[in-house]
Amino acid sequence: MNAKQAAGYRAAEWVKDGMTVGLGTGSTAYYAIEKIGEMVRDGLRIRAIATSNASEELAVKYQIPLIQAGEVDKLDLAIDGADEVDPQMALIKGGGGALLREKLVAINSDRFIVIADQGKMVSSLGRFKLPIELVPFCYEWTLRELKSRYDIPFELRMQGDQLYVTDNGNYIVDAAFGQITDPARLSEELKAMTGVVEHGLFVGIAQTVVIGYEDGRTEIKE
Ligand code: ABF
Repeated sequence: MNAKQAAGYRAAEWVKDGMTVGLGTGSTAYYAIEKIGEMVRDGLRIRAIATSNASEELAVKYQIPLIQAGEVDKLDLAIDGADEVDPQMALIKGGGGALLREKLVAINSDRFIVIADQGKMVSSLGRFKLPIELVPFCYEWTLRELKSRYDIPFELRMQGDQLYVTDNGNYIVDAAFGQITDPARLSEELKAMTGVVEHGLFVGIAQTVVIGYEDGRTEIKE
């Protein structure tokens, strides 16, 4: 069992009968969904909301019952990966392009569990480029405003020779901050910018981190 699988399988243990669960996106979340699928096959009764088309397809494959967000007031639990996790459990997410739905699911869950292999743990965020989701309308002007405020490299995310388009029809720019000393402040600054839909800083949202190790061990941080 590899580190991602160990973390994903361990997090699935929080899923109980009758829960409504948010299903994350990415290769670590893949294992959590796989394990939850096994539990559903063995009789577990849950309902789920997926954070991406890719995770939705996985849920259908594992016959995990899916609902629309509006059918419930909140989620009992959400399980999702991350690109970086700092000691205060602030995260960078969005490497997989699903950050907007991931954040909506995470903030509307009673418990948000992050699953990450040990390599994602960092002393401070920022080495991983921060994904920022932009509305397509005037995105060039929004990008110009970002560049005027932060003297760092910005790279529009591409898919082949076209701009990458999220499941929500938006674009993503990856920001090479290098080191983010005040994630909460940067999160507020970015959210205040017209044209920025959302960004990959998750500050004060995670309650639990499940760290997976290559020997199959897991460590829980709360
Ligand atoms: C997703 O999981 C994204 O937000 C994040 O980029 C990704 C981490 O990917 P992986 O688990 O494949 O390393 O939630």
